[in-house]
Amino acid sequence: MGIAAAVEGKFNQADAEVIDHSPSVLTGNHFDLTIEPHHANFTGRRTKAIKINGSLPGPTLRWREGETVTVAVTNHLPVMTSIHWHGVRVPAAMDGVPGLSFAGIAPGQRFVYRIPVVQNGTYWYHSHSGSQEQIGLIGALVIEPRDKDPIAYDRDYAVLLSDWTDTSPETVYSNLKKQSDYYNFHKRTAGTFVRRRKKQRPALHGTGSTDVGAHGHEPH
Ligand SMILES: [Cu+2]
Repeated sequence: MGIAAAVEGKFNQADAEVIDHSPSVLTGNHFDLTIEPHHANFTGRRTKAIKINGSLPGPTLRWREGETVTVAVTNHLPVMTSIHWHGVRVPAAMDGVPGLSFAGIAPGQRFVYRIPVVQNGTYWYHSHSGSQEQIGLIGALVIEPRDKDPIAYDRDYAVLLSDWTDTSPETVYSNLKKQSDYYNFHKRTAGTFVRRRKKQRPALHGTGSTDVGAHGHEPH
């Protein structure tokens, strides 16, 4: 569980609901993915999330180069959704980016992606609608080479790392638009400047305001 591992430092074991559905690995030519609303609890707080086939992240898909795969995606969210195949060469209408040739998958609808697989490697898939990617609509995609794999291995693991915040992605985005270094740690902000100035005021009376820079120690 990459996401749980990533928040380990702040992980509140006692309150957190442990997600016991680790992503499954699906192989073959046809795949069924069901997208549903979910509530994740990584920090002790229940927050809005999305699961695919019951897990967050969604199942790892294993395709094979040279085959044509179909992926039927059913949307149980109350809003439009989509799946974009990141880094994968697909016919324009199968790219999963809502726009000209693909409208997105409406609530209650099912869309079947049909993709001739013309490459191999490790990729991932994610929603291209709203901020669904940020709340869990992601998964790993492994494409096996058409011919014998030139690399010998005993076991092949797909590792998918992500981060998590209980703040809604829309709020994070708007904070960053207003201030691009909003989430930089130990960064002096207008707020800390005002607070520190208030604390330092008695000293400032004696030293004069030109001294502010020299005495304004910031913990770094
Ligand atoms: Cu992408």
